[in-house]
Amino acid sequence: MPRTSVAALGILLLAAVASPSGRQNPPAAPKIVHVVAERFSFTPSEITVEEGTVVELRLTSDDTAHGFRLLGPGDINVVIPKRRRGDVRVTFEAKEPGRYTFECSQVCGAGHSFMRGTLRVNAREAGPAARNRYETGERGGGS
Ligand SMILES: [Cu+2]
Repeated sequence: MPRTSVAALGILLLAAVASPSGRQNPPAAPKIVHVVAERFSFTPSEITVEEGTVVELRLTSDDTAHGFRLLGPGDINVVIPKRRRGDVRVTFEAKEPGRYTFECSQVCGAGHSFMRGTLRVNAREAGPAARNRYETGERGGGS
């Protein structure tokens, strides 16, 4: 049965950023990225998004159970069920530009330790709203 892990960091902040005067971005629909795991790779192994994108990963396996651990945003670590057992979905906001490694976190065979990929978060031109977001971001106002 599919498990959903939602690293909701910053979802509230997103709503705050979407409203100010300049641009009217509708509340962001997540960018859906399908990733297939099989011994011993992820396809795609490179995922590129723009800073601030809410990403929904839909992870499936073409063979045995694998893991998906993202070192960086969201502290994500999930088990991808084996072939034909559905997907696992993970949602996070790509808040900080940078390159992050993801890797298999379930020992799946001889090539397990090579089973990794890269999430690239490209910086967006910083406007006042973006700067503001970083200043208020980590503290998270009490709601
Ligand atoms: Cu593995």
